[in-house]
Amino acid sequence: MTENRANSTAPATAPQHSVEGFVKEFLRELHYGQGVTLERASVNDQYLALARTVREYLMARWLETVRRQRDAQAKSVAYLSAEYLLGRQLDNALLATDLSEIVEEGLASLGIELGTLREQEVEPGLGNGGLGRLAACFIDSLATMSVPCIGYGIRYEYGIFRQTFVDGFQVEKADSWLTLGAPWEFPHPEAAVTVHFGGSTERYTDDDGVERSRWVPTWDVRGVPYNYMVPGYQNGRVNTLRLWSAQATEAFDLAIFNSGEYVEAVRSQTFAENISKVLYPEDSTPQGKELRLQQQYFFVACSIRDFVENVLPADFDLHNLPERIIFQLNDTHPVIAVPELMRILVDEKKWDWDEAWAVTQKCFAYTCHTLLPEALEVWPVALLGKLLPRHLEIIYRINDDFLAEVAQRYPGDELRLRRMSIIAEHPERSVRMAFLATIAGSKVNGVAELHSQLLRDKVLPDFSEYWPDKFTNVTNGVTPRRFVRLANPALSDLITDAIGPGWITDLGRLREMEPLADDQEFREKFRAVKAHNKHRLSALLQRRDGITLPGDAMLDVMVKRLHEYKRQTLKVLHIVSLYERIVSGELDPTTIPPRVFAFGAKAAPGYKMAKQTIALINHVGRVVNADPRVKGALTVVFPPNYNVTLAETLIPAADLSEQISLAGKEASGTGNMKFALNGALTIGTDDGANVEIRELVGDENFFLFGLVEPEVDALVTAGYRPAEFYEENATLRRAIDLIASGAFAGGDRTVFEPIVSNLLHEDRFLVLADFQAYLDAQDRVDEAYRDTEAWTRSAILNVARSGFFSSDRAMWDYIDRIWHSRPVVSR
Ligand code: AZC
Repeated sequence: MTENRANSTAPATAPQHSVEGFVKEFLRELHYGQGVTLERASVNDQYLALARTVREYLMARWLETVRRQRDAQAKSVAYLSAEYLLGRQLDNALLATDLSEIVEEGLASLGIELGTLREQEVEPGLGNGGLGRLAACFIDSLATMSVPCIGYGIRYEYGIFRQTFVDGFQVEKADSWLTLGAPWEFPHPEAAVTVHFGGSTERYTDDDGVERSRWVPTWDVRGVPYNYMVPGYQNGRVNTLRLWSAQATEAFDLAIFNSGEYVEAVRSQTFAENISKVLYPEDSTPQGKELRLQQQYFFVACSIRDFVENVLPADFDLHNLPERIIFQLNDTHPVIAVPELMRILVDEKKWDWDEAWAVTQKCFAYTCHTLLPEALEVWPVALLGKLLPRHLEIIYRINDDFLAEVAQRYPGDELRLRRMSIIAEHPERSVRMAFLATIAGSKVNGVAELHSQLLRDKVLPDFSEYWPDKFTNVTNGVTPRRFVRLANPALSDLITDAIGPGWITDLGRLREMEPLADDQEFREKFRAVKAHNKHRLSALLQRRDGITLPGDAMLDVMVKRLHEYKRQTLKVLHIVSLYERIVSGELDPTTIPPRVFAFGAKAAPGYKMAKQTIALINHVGRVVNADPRVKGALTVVFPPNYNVTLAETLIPAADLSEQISLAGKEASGTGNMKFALNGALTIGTDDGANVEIRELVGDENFFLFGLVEPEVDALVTAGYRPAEFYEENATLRRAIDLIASGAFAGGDRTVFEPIVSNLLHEDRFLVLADFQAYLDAQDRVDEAYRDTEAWTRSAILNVARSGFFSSDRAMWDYIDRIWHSRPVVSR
């Protein structure tokens, strides 16, 4: 027995790190894993065998990481996130294991092209946008920094929908990412945990004569963990991402089977499995749907149970929990974890309330990702009480205790109590999840300097007054492995030739490139990289969508979720205005640098205005691209289904990055960082992390425009009337009139009427107020672009000065300011 156990902890040995070693292993996987011969293997067979082979190279490291972590008893980060927008796995695994060349050569010797197999992978789109991609960057960084971390989330059977266009309108298709096999996951049905729902609570007296509450639930589901490797960059470490899949429990099934209700039994199974069926395709707006709350509770209940019972040693004293774990709450989606931990400690472990609360408060920290008040999640008390009655009781108790404290500090301040209560009374009684997270969390952070400041001053002012030290900032970051090294091999080689490879794990070192901005030869090489990346994009778009890009043009890119606050409409107005001015003879198209306007954006399926905007972009594109009068000068492209994979080719090709949200609305943005790091210049407002990008790269290398947040505030308070801007600005008027005329809808004035009337009468995000400033900034862009050498210099400086935006740095900030965890290998 003992011997067995000793054997079982011995790390597996990886296959040989050589072409022969790889080929042998690959063929073995093909034959014994896929059950096919090389001659008969389909591309999918080959891809699956390749993925499994690469996985084997990581396996020994993974097992070793788990073992070391157990032995070290170090503090871990449990990142709780309803979304992980991972992107393709193969290349990242090849990079982590330094196998790319070996694999390329090995496959070639078998007549297989690595590129073909790469394309076979369907990316796991288990997230909507920024928040989900951030989670993926963070776990990559933690693995690379050798910090113990488990990512917890949901294994959605269907991720974010696949976007198609029909007559320019978005049509959603199911994302069946699992259909062709899922070689990167390791299911562990034997480690399933049961999660309860519904029912009621009851009071009872325990054996020690203490009066207690307990939950009497009515139904349950089983959570099956699926493990994924999170390899660090060539450092021998592999962390774990554990995603939960919902299954019907046997007890539930059997009862019905026994009563002969076969169809009912299968139906109940479907009901249970619905929980992890599909990702809510909503971005920055909460859904308030029961299934969504089920998802949230499902995955955090599984995760806490897993950590307490499986990750910690069996005899672990939970009083020491804060020394072993910090649960980082990625927005409010996992906040129901707070009452769940309280329930475990108080109801199951029979602790005193105060004792449990003291421990709980130390185990959580909360990151807020928004500024839009309507995006803060609330759950109707009626719904929460129906699904999780005991949790509701616990939330009430937390609230009562908290408000009693506040009342002591501010005697007689009734209004303040009402403002700070976790329970909102209007428009319906509901639980404000951000308040619960703030009260329970040891720290609360925003995701960029400006955002954190506005979070303190505008979103949670009473709380930041109450606990000034609880609030902090950690500016977002992106992983340089995926978004520079993998996405932009040509630039990576250029950088590495210039300053060595250290930047890949220490991105601040990009600074060493700064002097090269003044080196003519280097600038030429830098331009060659951009040109190469544009060719690569052009080939991809041709293959993928049949889109042809014109040869030599400035590539102006706006990619992000479609949201009114992000103001894709402002971009469209710019294009329409240029078009109108050229067609009307006011502007000579040969006097402006040719531009390609590229869009990528998904709209939430129920978000009408966003879907209209997509149609408008497509329709404007159709007219502009077909008009000989602007040919060569203006081109609009909108490849469907923008995702991580497309971003990896699109961003490195860009010259201009559009970050034009209304000041005070975009929490941070992370696309903005990816563009700067890949040598695009930004045209942007004073919003989110744009502020920090501009500070770092320098005003002269950034095109700033638009109202600043206090001006926005003042204008709205004074009573904003968009029609006035329309009346007073002829250029703007002509652009809007052209849209209103039906010119982009085959003469039909009704199609885009809602957009026009919204702009003229409501314009919540001040598009018209910022229009002229935006056009002026675009003129500055044109002028700057004409000076090729100066532009290249700015682009190089953007790269050299953006090292701060590495997610490695962001993780160090979390460690310093929030987690206080000690990495296994120190800084
Ligand atoms: C996003 C913010 O809108 C974006 O500004 C930020 O960069 C990103 O989070 C990461 O912090 N928020 C979301 O994506 N929110 C949701 C609910 O999807």
